[in-house]
Amino acid sequence: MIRTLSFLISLAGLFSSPAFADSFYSDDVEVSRQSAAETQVPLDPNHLNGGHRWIIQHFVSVPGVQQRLFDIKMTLMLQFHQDTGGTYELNSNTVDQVAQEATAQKRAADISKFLEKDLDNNGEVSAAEFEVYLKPLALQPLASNARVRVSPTKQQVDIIMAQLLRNALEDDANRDGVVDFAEMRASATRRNPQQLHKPCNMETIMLLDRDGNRSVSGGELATAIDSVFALVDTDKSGAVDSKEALAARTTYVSRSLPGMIRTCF
Ligand SMILES: [Ca+2]
Ligand SMILES: [Ca+2]
Ligand SMILES: [Ca+2]
Repeated sequence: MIRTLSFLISLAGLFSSPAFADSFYSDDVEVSRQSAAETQVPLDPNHLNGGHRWIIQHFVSVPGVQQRLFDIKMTLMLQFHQDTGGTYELNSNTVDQVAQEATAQKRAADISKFLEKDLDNNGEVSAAEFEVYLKPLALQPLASNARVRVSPTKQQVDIIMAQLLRNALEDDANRDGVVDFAEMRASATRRNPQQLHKPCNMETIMLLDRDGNRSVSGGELATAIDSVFALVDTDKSGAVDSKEALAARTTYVSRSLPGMIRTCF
């Protein structure tokens, strides 16, 4: 409840800033255009960073649909509010925390893949338990050519089973024929280094830190959205049409420009 209230207050704060209020509440394109011209920061198209490019993608992602500044800004600001835990402030701590959460979830999913094979519920998976799950795989028909599929012979099944079991027991570090819980955890940890689950979009948004305080505020994000929109809406109609979307995609998204930072989207 308190969180919802603070969200409404902070959103109201953002919307009441001149640029926000005009672009959000006025359907009068002329008013919106004048206001945007006063507050937006002109972007050098040759020196866009990944954060700008990330915003551009939202304006050009749905082919054939006119994208209005209001709609995209609303979507991005609401998402930003959610991602920053209602603080409208993105910093490296938030990014690290989200990375930790994502990594923990993947670890848990990997461990649960082991545990769902633990038929006797003793907290570890034996070779015999693995075999129950691997048998259907070993019995799958083999393709002798593109059209004909034949059942494997008993000898082939044995060979395939042995191979599948060897693979399954790769995580059996002490080679006792059982994957115990410590080995499950070690495997899940090895497969999910923190770096793998860094939230790409957040690291990208961090590039929009204009005042260099290593944090991106809601205001900084809103300003960047305005500036990007001004760049993409070339005929200043107040919306990005399909022609402008195609041009922006070709110019800013599809190919690398000098000074652009390569990001992970
Ligand atoms: Ca077991
Ligand atoms: Ca073991
Ligand atoms: Ca900042």
